[in-house]
Amino acid sequence: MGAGLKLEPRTDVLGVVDLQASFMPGGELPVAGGHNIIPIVNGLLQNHFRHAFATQDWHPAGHTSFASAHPGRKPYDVVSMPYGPQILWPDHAVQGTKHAELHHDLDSHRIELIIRKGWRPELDSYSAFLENDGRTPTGLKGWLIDRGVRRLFLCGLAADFCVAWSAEDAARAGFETFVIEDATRGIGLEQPDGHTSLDHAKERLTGLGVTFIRSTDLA
Ligand code: VGL
Ligand code: ZN
Repeated sequence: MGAGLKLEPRTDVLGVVDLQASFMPGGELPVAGGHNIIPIVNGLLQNHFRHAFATQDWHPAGHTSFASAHPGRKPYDVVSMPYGPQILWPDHAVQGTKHAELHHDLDSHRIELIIRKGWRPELDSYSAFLENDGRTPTGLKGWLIDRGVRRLFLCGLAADFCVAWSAEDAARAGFETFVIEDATRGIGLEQPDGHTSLDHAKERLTGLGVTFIRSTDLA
């Protein structure tokens, strides 16, 4: 993508995914360098996008995605849930905790909607659109359609989980979808084939027509 991708302020929207201290160094599920994207995201909000929404991972204590809720299991084990395989995580983004708030350095002036997700005790939710059962909607799709949004630009944490799953569902919902790569960071879990969850996410998304850009590509 060359420099100068022209934005259409009325119908382009920035989605800021899970920009919470829980996913930054010092948090419960830290993504390496996660805090470094805050100034980039603020630049996008201040200089490029007129409309934006955010997501907020928002789990009740004892959430089913926490390894601590499964005796004998440890973080990053995979368990089988009624809705399919689920990676177990350290306890994170617990409702009402300091780390679960949207990061205080995030400039939230232009954030018009905050979608909280992962609040159903027995169901995890990575995507901004659908919970991990692949069919329970968060309501975001209706909001975007009602608002006449055509193109969705995603940034935030983590590139290979909540950003990737959101991008996938956005593309499947018919939005032209972009991931602003330098405004994300990934967890990068090792996969059985020697690749990481980040490699897999990028390959899957590219196959769905998602475009990867950098913030400097935006005019
Ligand atoms: C996330 C794992 C669990 C994310 C949230 O924000 O990418 N990943 N909960
Ligand atoms: Zn979570």
